[in-house]
Amino acid sequence: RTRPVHLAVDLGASSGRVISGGLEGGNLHIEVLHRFANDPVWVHDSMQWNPLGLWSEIQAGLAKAGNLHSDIRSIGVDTWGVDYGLVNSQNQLAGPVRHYRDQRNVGMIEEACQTVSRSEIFQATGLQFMEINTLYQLLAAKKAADPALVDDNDFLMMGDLFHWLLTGERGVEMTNASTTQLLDPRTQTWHEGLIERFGLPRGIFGNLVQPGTHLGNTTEAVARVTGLRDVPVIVPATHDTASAVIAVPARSFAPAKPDWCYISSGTWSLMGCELPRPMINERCQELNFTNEGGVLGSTRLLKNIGGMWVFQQIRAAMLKRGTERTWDDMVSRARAADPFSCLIDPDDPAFAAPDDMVDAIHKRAEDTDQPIPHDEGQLYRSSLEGLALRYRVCLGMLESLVEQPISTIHIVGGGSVNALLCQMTADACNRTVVAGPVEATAIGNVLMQMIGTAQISSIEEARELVCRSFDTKTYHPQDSSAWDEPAKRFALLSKR
Ligand code: LFR
Repeated sequence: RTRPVHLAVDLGASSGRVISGGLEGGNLHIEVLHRFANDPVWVHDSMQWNPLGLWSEIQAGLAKAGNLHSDIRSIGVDTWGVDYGLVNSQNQLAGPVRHYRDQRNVGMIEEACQTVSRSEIFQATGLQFMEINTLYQLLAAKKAADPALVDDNDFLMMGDLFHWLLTGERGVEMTNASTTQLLDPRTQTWHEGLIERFGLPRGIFGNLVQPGTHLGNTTEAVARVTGLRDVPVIVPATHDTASAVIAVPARSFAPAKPDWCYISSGTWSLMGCELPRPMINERCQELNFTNEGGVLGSTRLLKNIGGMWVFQQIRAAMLKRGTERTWDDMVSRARAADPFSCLIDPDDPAFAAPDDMVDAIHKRAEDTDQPIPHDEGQLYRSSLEGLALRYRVCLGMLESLVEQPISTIHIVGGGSVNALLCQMTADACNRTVVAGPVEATAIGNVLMQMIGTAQISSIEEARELVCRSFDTKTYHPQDSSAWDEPAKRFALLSKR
């Protein structure tokens, strides 16, 4: 194939993929070329990434792309936020790469706040407090005297780490760096004061690069393995959520008065507005919203919600019991179950990383005096309803923050194809839901590469391209009042 394409490597919690994207007849066309597992690996009692295994899969995918396409314009990698690796002066990984669900972070927010107060940290970074944030991971590493945490090494986030493997160049991409809780969102530079007060080695924090930057070209070593010689790496928004937000089919970019919000729906649900600048005030801190860096100077004001995680983990727990279900099967069982029986808060800490999600739900139901969902369909239904109820709460918070009514909810990512959840969201929130595109992250990754190579000139133009190239489905609220009573019960469950 001779048409020009860009390659997006997207490393998600359910899988990693190498995807090609480019224009075909004026529309954006994307295609998954290679798919591989991206499961955490346990080494004794630590939960880790498998960077070298992923690296060989990425190269296998690039080689496939090279066999199919003769005009590959650029490559870019995105993945989830907060995780990092350290690279040494020998041009090697300096140590293992931890997964954010690793237990070492537990309790680290409280410890950090003994050094710098909660409100000072928020004022400095505008970030929500989550134990998984890089700041707490680094403090846990420091506490454990991690030998890799020294000035001579370089800190890279996971997208950066694969860009370094591809090009030999080290640069920390801004949207992902904004999830560390060590970045000043006003200037989009490292927060020197915080780094110093926490006693972190300043030398590890190197150059920040903006999405769209040409970082370097594939090395000779990469060319030998993949056949891709001297292909530019154009840094996308390496934070998957930032990439997904680029691909929201909205008609505006970072409006001062937003009338739409997004839910980037995958293992997590990230719900928020795209704003022209950070919103750092007491109300925002109190509601624990975050100001993550968006592309071209925008801010992603959002909240992390426990997402499809509970639903996915019920499936894993059922598998352990010998029952394997497809996603469609799970959704039909949920559809058939009774509504509003046992309510589940997806952000309940009890569901963050339990050994067995079904046991955890049963226990929580008992502790909160609710009917225990013994029926399988009930479990699925409860987890989806809980998510829609949480969206309703967050929508209220968002509207109070932006002081604007929000009329449309855009759902992008994996959850956008779950028709039951989309309708529940429209009903629970009493708003119009526009669902799709499902591949928003990969599309956003490709779009940023197209901006970086001057094929598209703005986010508005990128979004127009999304609107014409990908189908969306609209859900109107049908039975909104049925959600009022469960919402009251839910409010008593979740104190956040
Ligand atoms: C989504 C995501 C979220 C981030 C979480 C952990 O995949 O990137 O935005 O808060 O994963 O990194």
